[in-house]
Amino acid sequence: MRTLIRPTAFVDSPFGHDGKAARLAGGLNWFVAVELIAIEGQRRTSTELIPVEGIESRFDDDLAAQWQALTSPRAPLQLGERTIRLDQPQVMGIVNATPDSFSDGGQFADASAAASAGADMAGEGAAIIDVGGESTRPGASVVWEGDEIERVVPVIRQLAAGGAAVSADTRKADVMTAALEAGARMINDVSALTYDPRSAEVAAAAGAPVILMHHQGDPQTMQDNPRYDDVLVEVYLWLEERIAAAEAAGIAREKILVDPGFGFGKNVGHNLELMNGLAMLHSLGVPLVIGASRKRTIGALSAEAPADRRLGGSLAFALKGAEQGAQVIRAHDVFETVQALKVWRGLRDQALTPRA
Ligand code: 9MG
Repeated sequence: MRTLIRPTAFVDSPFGHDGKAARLAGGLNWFVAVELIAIEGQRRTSTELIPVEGIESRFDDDLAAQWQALTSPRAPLQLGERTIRLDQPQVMGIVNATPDSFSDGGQFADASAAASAGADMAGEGAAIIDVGGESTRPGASVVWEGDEIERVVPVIRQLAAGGAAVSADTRKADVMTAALEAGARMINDVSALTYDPRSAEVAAAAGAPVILMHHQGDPQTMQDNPRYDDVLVEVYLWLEERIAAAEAAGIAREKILVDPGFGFGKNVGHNLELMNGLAMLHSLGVPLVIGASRKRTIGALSAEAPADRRLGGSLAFALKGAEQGAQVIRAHDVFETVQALKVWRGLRDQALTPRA
């Protein structure tokens, strides 16, 4: 039996609530209550809503460690020369250097067009540019690593030469190595280092930050009939295990980020439940990345709007992610996402400024 902590009851301002409000992961959000979720194995056995005030009286060693992780600040990310603050949400721009990307229709198939789109995203305020050469949309087939390297390396090289902080979206060790040599400073692995047995070793040796993303199944079959007894609890425990495995492989905890993997072996209900409970994942003690931009759930909630008409839904998810303290938001529409987050940030700053 174990207990997990899901922060809830977010408040505008902590002023006047001494001892009653706690700060989420050193960021801009404060909360006054939590759900204590008791679990046996992966099953939830009870849920209790309690105030933050006096929560210490409930601590055992595990809960105290989770609380510390939940409320302590996240260190900035160092990607080459770039320092990326994680006390506020940052945008990661998506560059799909694939001929069949589901969201951009392959408009970036040409390397210099892809690099210039990435440079535009950096100019629009993306802190990181994520370059991928293998589509991970549901039903997509595996790309041979030689082809993947050929697609991503020239794009990464150009972007890195222009000073962008580049992340390599890949599951394959050889692609990671080539991408890092070309100037990528971060790895985004949707398989959480489970796909390629050599990937953890490559990531550990490079000392580059790694995103470990939750998934169920593989891209070919993952949407066939995803099943969970309790998606939030299962994703939490799975990511906790992947963090431990990465550390055991020699990757420093400070280099690890996690992502709940919206749409990766999850139906609409699973995605919505995960998004609503997202803040619980901060108890893992590492920065949280989310990617919901243009995903199928948005279409499902909006009369099957096609991928290029999902901007409104993508922004709604980005803002929900910011409310839940996500530190990195992966997005196609960088200008609009950065603008939405700037307004959100303005609102938070106002609420967090003491009255004169
Ligand atoms: C590559 N890719 C596609 N969707 C993604 C998501 O939701 N998160 C991350 N980290 N990568 C993704």
